[in-house]
Amino acid sequence: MIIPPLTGVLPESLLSEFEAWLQLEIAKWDLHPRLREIYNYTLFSSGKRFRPQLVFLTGWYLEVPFQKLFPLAGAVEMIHNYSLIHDDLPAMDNALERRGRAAVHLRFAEDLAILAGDGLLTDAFFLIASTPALPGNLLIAIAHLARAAGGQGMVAGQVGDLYELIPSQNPDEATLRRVHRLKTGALIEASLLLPFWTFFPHHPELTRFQEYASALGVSYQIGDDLLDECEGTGKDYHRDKGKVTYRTFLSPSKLQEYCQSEYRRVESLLGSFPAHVRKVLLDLLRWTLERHR
Ligand code: GRG
Repeated sequence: MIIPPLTGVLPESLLSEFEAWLQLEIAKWDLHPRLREIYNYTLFSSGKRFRPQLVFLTGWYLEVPFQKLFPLAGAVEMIHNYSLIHDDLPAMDNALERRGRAAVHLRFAEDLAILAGDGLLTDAFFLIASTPALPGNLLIAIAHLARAAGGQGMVAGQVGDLYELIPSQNPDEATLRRVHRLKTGALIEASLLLPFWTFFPHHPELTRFQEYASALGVSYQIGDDLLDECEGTGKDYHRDKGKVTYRTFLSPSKLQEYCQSEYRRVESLLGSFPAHVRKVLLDLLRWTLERHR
């Protein structure tokens, strides 16, 4: 389903067209049958397709036909799914459920969950290589995506989450922000920026979009921390108990204040954008912060 802030922007049929395309692409690959089963289990479940929708949103802004964006959108969704499978492993979050169903290591096996994650990450780059774009631009886009996903991005954030965001390390708010910006924010930022890097790497609004993307990444994590306090979200309720989150530092009213000031900051950042674009970007930011309600 198209998320509410993007309903007037992205066509209703877009996600089903994208999913049908991704399914066909993957069907062409000579995957091991055990991996194919896991790819289908994880990629075609009830995920929101948040990151693909960010790719499409920027594509809408840049007026790139959606079809041309499918490999980019597929790549970020595959990297996201790999990260969830690995995050759920006993050595990491030891989660039982994901999206209301058994986590991959429980439904299949732990070794296969590790290997399926490895496969999804690598195959994401196989997929993105098929994007119809200038090879030089695509190379730039691939380098940016690799940096966002790897040891300078999401993987670094996960290491920080495991070894820094624990009560015994007594992390401060700056550490929390840095770790979350890497763990959750880096892939969200990359999803929004991929169409720029791939099709318009010298676009004059790239820097401003980058600042917006960074704010959106942080707000998505804040929204996720708040969701954790609610039941019926499909993930293990209160899994974050005992972990350091934004709620560790800020009371609900302080967090509310923080979100409002962040919203105002982004509102002025986007001042020079056309009104209809500014509205969509601000609606999206608000949705990420308020989706727990
Ligand atoms: C294992 C290298 C590695 C990284 C894991 C993303 C991540 C890093 C861990 C997930 C932990 C988590 C719950 C983070 C909060 C934000 C987040 C990524 C939520 C899940 O993403 P959604 O809401 O999920 O897009 P769906 O199921 O809709 O795809």
